[in-house]
Amino acid sequence: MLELQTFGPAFGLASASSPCLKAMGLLNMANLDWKPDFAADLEKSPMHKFPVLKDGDQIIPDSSFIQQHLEKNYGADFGSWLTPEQRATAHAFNRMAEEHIYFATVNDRWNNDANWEHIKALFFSGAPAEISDTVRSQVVAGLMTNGIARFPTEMLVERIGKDVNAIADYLGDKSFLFGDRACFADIAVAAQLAAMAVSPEKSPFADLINSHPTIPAWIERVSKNYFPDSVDLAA
Ligand SMILES: N[C@@H](CCC(=O)N[C@@H](CS)C(=O)NCC(=O)O)C(=O)O
Repeated sequence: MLELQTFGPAFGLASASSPCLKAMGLLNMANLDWKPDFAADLEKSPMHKFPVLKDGDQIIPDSSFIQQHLEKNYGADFGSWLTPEQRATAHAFNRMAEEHIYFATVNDRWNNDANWEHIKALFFSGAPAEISDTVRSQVVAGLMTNGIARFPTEMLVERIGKDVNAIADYLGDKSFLFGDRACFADIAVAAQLAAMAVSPEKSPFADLINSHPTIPAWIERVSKNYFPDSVDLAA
């Protein structure tokens, strides 16, 4: 059976990590049998990141390469019905979520003192403070290099608000981004926004989503159809 090396459930989601949640959604959208592996060693993974898909003796890192693997090897259809213009738009939304909104969410979790207490309890329970503090400094240094951590919160909220508005404008009153059928971009973007929405402490980023008229219902629609229930997976 396919095995997904992944971070475990957190904050009511099946994974603390939005790329892992996306990979779970893709496996479910493809109707494949799979099981999570919460005990795999991150340091042994090819890119030192999760998710990683184990398919027999093949090891596939990165959610977009997992998507490609499922398309090529299992005939998974994540959007063959999209027009070239829609496909390009889906790709752009996917990248916006993963390369912009994602880092704002990581910043809101690791670089916000109130949320950090929850992250520390989740990932470093029982570990000495030097370890958690060192890892936190490394993550924040990466976010500074990325540039996202250099914005004052109000400016970052304004930037991310524009992304969320663009998603809401495109979604309109449709069930999914491109109509009645969900595609890979619904999975990728909803996973990202779900992660942002479940901020452990009150956050202006979570508020951006929860105050939006259509976005929460769309995240819930994608979640109910494709994301695993965290309780089942944790059992
Ligand atoms: N582009 C990758 C991103 C994967 C990623 O950033 N995973 C994070 C968790 S959200 C990770 O494993 N971080 C551990 C680390 O960097 O040490 C994907 O889509 O799979």
